Amino acid sequence: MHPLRLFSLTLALASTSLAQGPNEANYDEAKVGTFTLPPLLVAADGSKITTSEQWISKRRPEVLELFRENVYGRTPPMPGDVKMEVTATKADALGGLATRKFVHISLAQHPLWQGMDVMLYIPNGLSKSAPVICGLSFGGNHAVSKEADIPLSTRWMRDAKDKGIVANRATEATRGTESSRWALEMIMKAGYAVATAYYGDIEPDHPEGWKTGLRAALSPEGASTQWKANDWGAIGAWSWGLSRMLDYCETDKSIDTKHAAVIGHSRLGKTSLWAGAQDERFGFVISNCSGEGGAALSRRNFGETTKRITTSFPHWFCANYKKYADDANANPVDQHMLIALMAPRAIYIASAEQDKWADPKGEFLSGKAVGIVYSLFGKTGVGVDEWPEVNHPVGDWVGYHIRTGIHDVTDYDWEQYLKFADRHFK
Ligand code: GTR
Repeated sequence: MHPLRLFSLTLALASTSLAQGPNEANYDEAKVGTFTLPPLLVAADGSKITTSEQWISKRRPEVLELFRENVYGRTPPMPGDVKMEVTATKADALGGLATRKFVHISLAQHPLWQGMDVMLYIPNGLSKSAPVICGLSFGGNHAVSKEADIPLSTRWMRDAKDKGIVANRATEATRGTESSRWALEMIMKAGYAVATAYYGDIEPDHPEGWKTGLRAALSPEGASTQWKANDWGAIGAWSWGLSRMLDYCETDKSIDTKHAAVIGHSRLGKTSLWAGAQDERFGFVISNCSGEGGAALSRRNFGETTKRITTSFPHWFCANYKKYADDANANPVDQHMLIALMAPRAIYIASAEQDKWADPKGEFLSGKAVGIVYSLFGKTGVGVDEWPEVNHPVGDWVGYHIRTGIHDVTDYDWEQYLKFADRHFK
């Protein structure tokens, strides 16, 4: 070939891959195009699902299996005895509003895992045990609350700008930095307990993080594990941690685990959804701005895409997920099927107006799509056909709102979650 032709061919290829590159996001509703979602109420053998019993015994297990195989990977069986040790209790935390406990959770047979430090706030003065809301934090227990006597996390910390493998350590300057996302006073006054832990205790959030986290400790090959394409990723490990927090709560008489919720924001919202899908003890599941790989439909080309997320954050998912990077339509699941796994329990999906990257409308459409599953149980889902206006929460068993503002968790979000929890838990 003439060298000039080769040169222009290379240029043309380079510009195509740029145009379709993982950094290109569509924000134009006119360019979303049409797409067909995989059916919720047709089983793999082609039969129609028409009753709640068929959903529970036949379709739900199939859908859960599809998510294990294609998106989040398979969670291994319980790895032996879980050690749960209450390491400190303070009766007058948050100015007397709550009792604060620290609980160290570790695995007797897997000492390589350093374990996780759960921080619990239980409202004082209740006449009965408190329903609980479990959720992981991005910055450690000392970031969730401003209280000066919370030990600083000693674990790996990402830097504030999400710059990958930065082995920062927490400093006093990070105390309370996440407190605006945890309306502790409001939650205590509403009569709910909070159980939280640092997600980095379970697995540091970077592609090599598993080597010093739970996943390597559980694998016989440790840090030299060759993962299979359907083995679990970081989201799987983080959700596992949420279930262990609930295990502890089940042993604590001041907590009512018949009424347990799980919450997460962003990547941790993807995590709370996967935890809720696998662990049906969570009666209420909250997804706050979870976006791609969370509540948002992947087939809807708006904001973050499968390609982008599997390029930037391959370690969150199982390796199979990458197969759908160039064609979300080839994926046997879309995220409405993840939401459907919560039925008939309560689920709330929240979006933010400026969080276009997470595709707020795609998050709503997932929630709307599962109405047919809830109706098998005689329940109503979001109960509306149109994407609601900003700051107009909707929904009966599937709550939804889009609020003004950015990708974040705010008091407004918590007000809606607590109202929704009151409605279904009290
Ligand atoms: C972004 C990622 C999103 C979301 C977010 C977060 O960079 O693309 O999917 O998870 O991070 O967790 O803050």
